Amino acid sequence: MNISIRTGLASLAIAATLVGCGKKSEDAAPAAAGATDAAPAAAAPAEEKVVNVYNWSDYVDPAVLEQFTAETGIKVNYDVFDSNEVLETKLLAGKTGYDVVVPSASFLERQIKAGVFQKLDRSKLTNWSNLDTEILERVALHDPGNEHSVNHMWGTTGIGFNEAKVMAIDPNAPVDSWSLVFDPKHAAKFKDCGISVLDAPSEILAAVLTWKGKDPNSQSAEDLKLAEDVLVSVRPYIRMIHSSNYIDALANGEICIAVGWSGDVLQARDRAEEAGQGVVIRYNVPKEGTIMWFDMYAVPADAPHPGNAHEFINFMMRPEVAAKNSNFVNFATGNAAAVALVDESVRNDPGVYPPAEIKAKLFPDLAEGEEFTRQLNRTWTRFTTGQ
Ligand code: SPD
Repeated sequence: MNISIRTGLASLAIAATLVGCGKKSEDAAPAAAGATDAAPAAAAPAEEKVVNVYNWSDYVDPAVLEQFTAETGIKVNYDVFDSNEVLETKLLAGKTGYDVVVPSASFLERQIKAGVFQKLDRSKLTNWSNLDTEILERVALHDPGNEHSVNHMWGTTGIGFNEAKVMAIDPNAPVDSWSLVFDPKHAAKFKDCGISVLDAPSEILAAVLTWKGKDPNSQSAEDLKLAEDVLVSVRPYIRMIHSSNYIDALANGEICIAVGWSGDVLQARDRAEEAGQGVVIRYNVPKEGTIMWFDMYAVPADAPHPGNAHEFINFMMRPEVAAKNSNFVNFATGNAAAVALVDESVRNDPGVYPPAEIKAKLFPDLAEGEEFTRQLNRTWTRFTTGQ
């Protein structure tokens, strides 16, 4: 049996001779009290032993997927994306064929309203009590009652930078501020060593508005215009607008500044360290503040294998599995029982788990309305194409 990981660019097949070993999952729901050996009156038809998962790139330890197949005999078809917009377009069109998808909570919120997801069957999520109640509460803002989703990882959007390169150009560079990328006076200095920003319109808008002292979740046309003016002013100095390539580009020195996601920048840091060329990458949450986001497992209403989807999500909710993922990707887990099992170097990294004074500067990323999203997309196209 194969676990296949597919990206838009490459295909990676991880051989795993696992199916049919007949091992029972540790997470199987306990038999009901008084259960007998008699066959249930109306047994649900058995599902094909497959689960189709669509997750962010660089977001899981592949060993965990192999372990899931080894224990359950369920083959994992694992596709990846790097943009909420791409995932949303597929979900709204329907019939994705996916059983488990991982939108960010602000996108999940409007997808729930559009009827894209089924309610989760808690009786199948026997590991629910491991979840972090603070994260559950924060996510309930988007998914009332936590009925449709389970947190995979959470994090922040901030600034990654190559310390030596940035300091060589400007020892006083404001590496703790959005000014570094949004003030043309600063950004211009780093044009040649390379600046990259996420291809994530709503997040970059929130960052610009925060920097300008505005409500980061504003949906006013005036604030959008203000943000566009800022973006246009620094566009000549931005080399890359992408949401996954910056990890390697930062690690190998192709760029020296990236607006990126916490764990991704820390993966770049680790890759640079492993390469042994003395490249030091750092991650800062800008002093003006930033969003705290949550990426959520959810099951599309038309998922072909909803039972397997629940089994997969429940497996990911085991403390040791969530900790393994967190160690591999450097993002914070929403699984409270896992935190003690996360490597100390990850658990104590302020880039992964921000200390209280930084956490106080984090704000939620709220869902945008339909009309504002259209305007934002037009702004974004003008920014990315430089027109
Ligand atoms: N490489 C995994 C990156 C996951 C980032 N998700 C962030 C979404 C923020 N809204």
